[in-house]
Amino acid sequence: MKKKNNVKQVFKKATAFSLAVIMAFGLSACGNKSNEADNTPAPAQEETPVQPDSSNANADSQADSSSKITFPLAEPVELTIACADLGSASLSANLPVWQEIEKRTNVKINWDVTAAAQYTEVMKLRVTASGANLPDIMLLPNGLKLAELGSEGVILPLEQYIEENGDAILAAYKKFPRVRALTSSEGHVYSINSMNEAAYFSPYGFIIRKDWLDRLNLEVPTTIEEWETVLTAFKEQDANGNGDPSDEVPYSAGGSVWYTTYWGNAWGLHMIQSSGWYPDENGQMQYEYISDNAREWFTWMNKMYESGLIDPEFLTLGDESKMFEKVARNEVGAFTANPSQIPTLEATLRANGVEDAVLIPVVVPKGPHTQSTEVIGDMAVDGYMVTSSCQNPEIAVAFINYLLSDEGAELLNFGIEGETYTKNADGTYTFTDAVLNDPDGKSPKEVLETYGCWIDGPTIKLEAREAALLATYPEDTAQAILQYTDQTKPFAVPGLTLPAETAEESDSISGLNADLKTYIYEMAGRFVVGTADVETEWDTYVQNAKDLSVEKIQAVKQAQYDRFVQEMGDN
Ligand SMILES: [Ca+2]
Repeated sequence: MKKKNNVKQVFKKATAFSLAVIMAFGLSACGNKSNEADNTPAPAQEETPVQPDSSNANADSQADSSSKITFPLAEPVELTIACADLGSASLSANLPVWQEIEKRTNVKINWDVTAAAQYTEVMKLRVTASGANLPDIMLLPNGLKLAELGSEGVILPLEQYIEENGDAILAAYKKFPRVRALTSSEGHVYSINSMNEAAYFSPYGFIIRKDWLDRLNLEVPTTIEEWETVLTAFKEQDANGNGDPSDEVPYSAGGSVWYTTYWGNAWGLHMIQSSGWYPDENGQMQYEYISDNAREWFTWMNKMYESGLIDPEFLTLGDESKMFEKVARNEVGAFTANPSQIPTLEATLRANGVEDAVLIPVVVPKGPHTQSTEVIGDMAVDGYMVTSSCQNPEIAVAFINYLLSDEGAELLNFGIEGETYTKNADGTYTFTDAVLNDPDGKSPKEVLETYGCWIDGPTIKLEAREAALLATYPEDTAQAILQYTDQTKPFAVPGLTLPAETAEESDSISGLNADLKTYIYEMAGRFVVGTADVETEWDTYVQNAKDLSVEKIQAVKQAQYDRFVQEMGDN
């Protein structure tokens, strides 16, 4: 133990030293918000000589303390956790789930919470200005880099602690192998990130009016050709049954070109989460917006638009809510959205006198190149770190491990057994009326937060939770969503999540991505509505994109992706 204290001293020194350097070189950046994140890491290079000492000493200390921690601890230990607060209740208010967790672990949590909107700015300042007195555990503020905080000694490498007390963390990484690459740098694990099993539950996709299909004797479309047939029928016939055959919008989208890019899935494009940046089968990063497949896809979209199958207002609607208003007015046959919108939309349609309205989610169609659907957000990019201010890092990691265990995840997803949920014989969960029918009209999510459920914490957001929340849906809709989920899973492809750019990388492409995206979205809209011609203007478009530094951005994305693959391989 004595040795360990020495290690602490070394760490404190390293931290104090890095602080001094940051004070000298970095603070001038704080006045300039946009440069802050880019400038702060620069001093890391100045203190390179400190690194080997601190990391070796730390490894020794861990070898010294190879004890398996079991909960509840014999003696209480306090841990301070900094994170963005919950929306509906403050984690600092001794909420029931946390009373239970404290009872089961004998760990007393001192919450150091900040409103979500301010968390990044507040914590960035604290990390750079007071690095020696940080909370034990903290969520990485977006924009700061694990590798740099690690080499400055602000945060601890966790791999040894995980080896000793991280069985649930390791089991979770088996299920989510890609997330581990985001937490690692040069052989060290620096954070534990939340994982979202629920991303694969009822993902964003096409929703169609089943009652329109039935009225016109049509089947649910399963291919791009069948979609063309169905949308053409919606256009030409009186699909909404009001006697007017020409007041239907076959397909609408939320109000910017992004919403229509879901169709690109069928051409093997990844535009929903990955913005068209995706590695090919050889691991080479591509910019799909200028690919041959994109050209084919734009040509098809333009044909659909010219045929009157796509809402002529899709570029000018403004936002998704305007599209939902059209749906609620019984004008729209199909659209892209999250299926969680269905119950509200159906209720509004019924309130508007459309008694037989039925909306169902549709499995992504088989297209000319693929049948796949890009899934959004299966893991958090920023995770929970243990800082060098932590006196009990082995307990901090064991505690996070507890939050990821079946028991911890159950508490954080479902709350208190008997009060917020009951567990069924088949392993599924049922939320109680306290959650599903709050007398004050709170949503289930809001009620669960008032109990202290914290699914954005270092835990797994469970698919079983989403399934249990279907209890608030009409039975038919719930069944349709369960079926859609099962049928979609074989075609689900994760969106690209890359480890953070290095300071040098972000400097080299600063602002370029935004400029490129602006141009690409403008042209995507113009290709679809035909104010730019795919046939004659494609080469100019590709050249313009290249002039907007596609290759430079591509090189950075490739380097990020290579690091990702390497960290995957190392683990
Ligand atoms: Ca009509």
